[in-house]
Amino acid sequence: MTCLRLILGDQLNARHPWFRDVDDAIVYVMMEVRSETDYVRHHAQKVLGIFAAMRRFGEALVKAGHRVEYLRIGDTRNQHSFAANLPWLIAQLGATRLERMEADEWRVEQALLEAFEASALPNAVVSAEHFLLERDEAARRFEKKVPRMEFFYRDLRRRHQILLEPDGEPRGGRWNFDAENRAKWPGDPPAPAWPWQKHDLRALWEEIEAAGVQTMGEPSAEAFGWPLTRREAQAWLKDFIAQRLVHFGRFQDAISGRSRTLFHAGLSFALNLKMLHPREVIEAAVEAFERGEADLADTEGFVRQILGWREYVRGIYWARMPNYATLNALDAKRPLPAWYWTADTKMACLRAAIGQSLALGYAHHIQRLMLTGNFALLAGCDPDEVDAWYLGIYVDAFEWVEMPNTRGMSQFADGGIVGSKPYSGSAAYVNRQSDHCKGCHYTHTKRHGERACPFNSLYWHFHARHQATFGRNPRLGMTYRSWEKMEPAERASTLAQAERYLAQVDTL
Ligand code: FAD
Ligand code: DLZ
Repeated sequence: MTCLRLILGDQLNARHPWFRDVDDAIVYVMMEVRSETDYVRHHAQKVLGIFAAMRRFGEALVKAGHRVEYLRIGDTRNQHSFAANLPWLIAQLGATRLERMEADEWRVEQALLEAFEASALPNAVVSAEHFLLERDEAARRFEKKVPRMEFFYRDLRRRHQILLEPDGEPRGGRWNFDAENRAKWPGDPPAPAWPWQKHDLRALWEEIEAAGVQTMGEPSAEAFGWPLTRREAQAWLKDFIAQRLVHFGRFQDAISGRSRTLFHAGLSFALNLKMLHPREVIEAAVEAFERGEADLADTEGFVRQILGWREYVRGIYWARMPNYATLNALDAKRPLPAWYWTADTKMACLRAAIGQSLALGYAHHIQRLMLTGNFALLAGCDPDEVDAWYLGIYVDAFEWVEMPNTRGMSQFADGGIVGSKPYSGSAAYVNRQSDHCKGCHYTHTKRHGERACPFNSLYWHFHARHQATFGRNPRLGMTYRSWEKMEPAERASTLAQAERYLAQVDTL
């Protein structure tokens, strides 16, 4: 009797009950496969990071006494998909039973479901024991009606007893300190550097290249920065709690040319690969608050991202897939501008956000939402293209979290499931939250004319062309009232400017 247990690249949860006991009748199987490297063009650091973390995880299992079959990308036996490798692995290992953890991505879950069925062996699927709400419950809760994130979040705060008074009321008398989290960063307090590692992954990069995997962005293989083991991820968490949590909330929505990472945690890669559990991350923040090292607004702001948004988008994904991937409520069709792959644009804010994405495989939330996402929304870019770009470029991008954020929150392609209004902003927003406008080629105060910032005319063009959809949205009342108040000639010039920009969008 031999049981084959499959571990995917984003299932590196060393504390899963699977690994508690060593059993010679169990073989853990891990595979580096082209089906996963090629379903979208990934950032080089994403492929490097996942493979390097998988290899370390496999080696640690062997060290702990477990049996492991690890298929490398260059292995000549590799058939390059989970489904194609399983039959020969079953035969070679003499497997009589198959087990796996639930996959986080719909595409992979379907492929594994079919592959396990096809084997005709007894099999079992277990929870990855990572999220704070089990997948089926999340999907069930959101099946008919998706609640607003705020109510879902309060519910999870109560269920997990996080930041509550003994009587069940929220600490500080409020559930949400969002209103205090919108400051521009003046450069002070200084933003501490992230604790980047310096892994030499050049040999692995050569293997990936030799296998012909096509990537984007800089591999930085000679000094690879992201954490690759649970121990490194724990050290990164400790560093965040000690250095950045204290200002996390206040500058959460800030954007700056002087810091690519500000006071953000940088924990999404480690979390999404399951090297860290969300509960331990939340607990570390709450304990820092209890010790008086962070105030309530910063701590609650951080907890909300993980307990609230992260669990919420996963629930939406599993409740609404596969249909969610086809939604295009605003009928957006334009290709993404070419400079999304090069950062070669005269707009200083987008040049910085895309440039750092290509360099690091990382941009923080408000860059993703209000710069690259906002531009694609205003320009009417095809959500399939936008999704593919986000799914590829970020080291933390896995469809369950990427898609509701992109297609939903950022592009409003889901027609309002994630958000009750589109996240649109003009240059006034960018100037309020960032230091990019000063010194930019474009003028943030101009709607039209020479060097007028494209965010302005595109903002009004977007709202004008979607007036039938959003005109009665109470959250957009002010926007439409301002539009109506504008002189007709001003409106016409603004729309004409937007048309000109859209006609030459690749040159902006
Ligand atoms: P911090 O700002 O320090 O936040 C802490 C943690 O909270 C993050 O590590 C993350 O786990 C969680 N979190 C914060 N915001 C969100 C959110 N909106 N949804 C889910 N979790 C959240 N996040 C991903 O993990 N993968 C993605 O592919 C992804 N794609 C995105 C695409 C768009 C268009 C947008 C607007 C957001 C996307 N996000 C995604 C959410 C968020 O931008 C990242 O989680 C965050 O930038 C990761 O960096 P950090 O660890 O420094 O986050
Ligand atoms: C993203 C990714 C990549 C690039 N490569 C692999 C791989 O070779 N082997 C693997 O097991 N997983 C990989 N992954 C992560 C999977 O795509 C991920 O497990 C699914 O998207 C499920 O969330």
